[in-house]
Amino acid sequence: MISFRTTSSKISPAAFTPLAEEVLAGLSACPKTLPPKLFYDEHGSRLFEQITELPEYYLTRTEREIFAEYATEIVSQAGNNLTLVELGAGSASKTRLLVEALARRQLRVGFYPVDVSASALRQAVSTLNGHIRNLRVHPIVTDYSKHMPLLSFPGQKLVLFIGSTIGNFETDEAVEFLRRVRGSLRPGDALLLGFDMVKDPSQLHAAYNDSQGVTAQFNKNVLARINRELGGQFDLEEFDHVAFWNPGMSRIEMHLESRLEQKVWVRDLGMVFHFAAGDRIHTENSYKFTSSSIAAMLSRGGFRPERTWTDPNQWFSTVLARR
Ligand code: AVJ
Repeated sequence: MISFRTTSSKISPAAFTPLAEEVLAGLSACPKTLPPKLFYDEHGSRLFEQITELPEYYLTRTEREIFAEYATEIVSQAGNNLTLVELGAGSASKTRLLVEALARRQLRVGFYPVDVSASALRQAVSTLNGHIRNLRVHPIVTDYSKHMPLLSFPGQKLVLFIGSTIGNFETDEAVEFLRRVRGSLRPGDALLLGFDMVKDPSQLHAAYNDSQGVTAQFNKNVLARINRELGGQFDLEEFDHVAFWNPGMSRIEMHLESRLEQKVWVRDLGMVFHFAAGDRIHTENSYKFTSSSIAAMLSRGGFRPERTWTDPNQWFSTVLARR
């Protein structure tokens, strides 16, 4: 568990990129962690798109079903003449159903997708722009977990935080995040949230341990990314993808487990990281919700749930909330 800095004096911590800072902090921590947002470089965003099409990964498909059935109801419940903002938009493939529903109800639709991944946003722009005549897409590349974009255009907005991305936050972080979103909303604005619900553990397990190994590749991509962008020397073969349901915490946990004792050099950090056999890097928590955990979290965040839509199996929930 010992990590040490080499004596190279050329590297000044002040000059570290945001990626280098996060990797340094995470791999120096005990136990080691890396935040899930680091999955989403161009390669990782593509792997995530592949995950959403896996037979075991019911989340995206189920949320899309809810939108396909209720998009018109959802946007009319939200208000009139809305501008759409999506936090963590990714490729915005499900959002299209909501955008189309809005475009049928109003003359013009402005859509502001916000994401850390520029490549995912390019995808979003190309799937939407040009296809819907009265739509204008204004992509914003930013890490919204650090900087909430100033959403100060006139008129009412509908802010989307869908896909159960909120499940990546610890409960206190989610509450803090909701309060910050609330601060950027005016009375009458609405927030639409997607929550993956607690369900049969074997179904949850399968969704994060797919038979084609795409989730394993997605998890390991964070190491591949450190190799590509920071001159890391991780051997992806020497780490196992580990994902399991933690019932006490109501979450799926993903880890990368070292198969053997090893030391890994990361050039741009000027650091060697030591792993004992079986040591893990905790890469993701994906919290699963119940209607009461959703209500409690929203109320702590300063929101009131106005209406909920779900699928026939109640695997996923779409909640419209107001400040
Ligand atoms: C995008 C956070 C909703 O937790 O299911 C998919 C990411 N991780 N497979 C999720 C993910 C592993 C996903 N979220």
